[in-house]
Amino acid sequence: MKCRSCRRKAVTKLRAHNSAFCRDCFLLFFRRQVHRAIKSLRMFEPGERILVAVSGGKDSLALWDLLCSAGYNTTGLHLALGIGAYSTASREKTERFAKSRGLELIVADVTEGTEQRGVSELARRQRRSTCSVCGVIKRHYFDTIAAERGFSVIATGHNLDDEAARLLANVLRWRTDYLGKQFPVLEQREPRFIRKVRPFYLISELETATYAFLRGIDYVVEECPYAAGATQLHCKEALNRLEEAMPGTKRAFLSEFVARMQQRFSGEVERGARACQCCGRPSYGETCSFCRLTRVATRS
Ligand code: Q46
Ligand code: ZN
Repeated sequence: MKCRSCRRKAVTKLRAHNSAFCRDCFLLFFRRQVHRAIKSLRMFEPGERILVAVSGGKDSLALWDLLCSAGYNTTGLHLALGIGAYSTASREKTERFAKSRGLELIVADVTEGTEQRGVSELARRQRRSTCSVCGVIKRHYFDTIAAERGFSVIATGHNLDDEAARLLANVLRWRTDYLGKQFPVLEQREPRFIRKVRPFYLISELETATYAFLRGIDYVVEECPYAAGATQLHCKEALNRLEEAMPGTKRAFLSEFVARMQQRFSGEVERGARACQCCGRPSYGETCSFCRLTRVATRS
């Protein structure tokens, strides 16, 4: 197997791109794809202060590595979610990564604001799924910390496999409001919202894992214990089967949605956020979902 670009021995084969690459050409190909996404969707400009959400997994650490080595002004944000050994390992890997590269990292312990209760305990008290509660908490911390510290943009490591699975899950139930919000750049619709961007939205999990491996990034290999129960995992498996038979399917599914279909649903998104009575962050009701959640959940 030879590299498509330089004809040296290839180290990775990408069926979706009908290509194989040696180490250097893969890294170049990978970075080019990401820079193209950043530029074409105007995710951010050089010099802008970017808050990178880092879980300690391969995608977020690969994203941070790529952005800082390209000279972007980045700070990492890690949320300690209180999910037992998984959270401990994730925090360790993230801190080690930041230290080894001399990068600025903010660590926020979410259990501090919730009387030492982790996301699973909060979810149990609310009789909701752990992932939905976790999502509310993460959004709140990302937005609050970014706003307080003057960041204009938050970048996350969601990859093509995540985004295509989310799209399939939303399409299967025709959740048109969610489809209206599924875009790799969520602009600041209201003055207090922070722009959210997903520079890896067209990069597959295989590619981010290859990048992380070739760059020597030490990441948490174990998945969050709650990931297995998530609906998205079934959609990922279904898409993997389709991808196996028809390479390039995931990418076409998502990129065509983003380029041609998403705008059709953008009118479905709720508008008119106001300030939450409790925390002041944008909310569509009197109190935001985070404050409702923590108020109920911390009652003993
Ligand atoms: S961390 Fe949180 Fe994920 Fe774990 S509880 Fe679910 S949402 S799976 S990305
Ligand atoms: Zn609030």
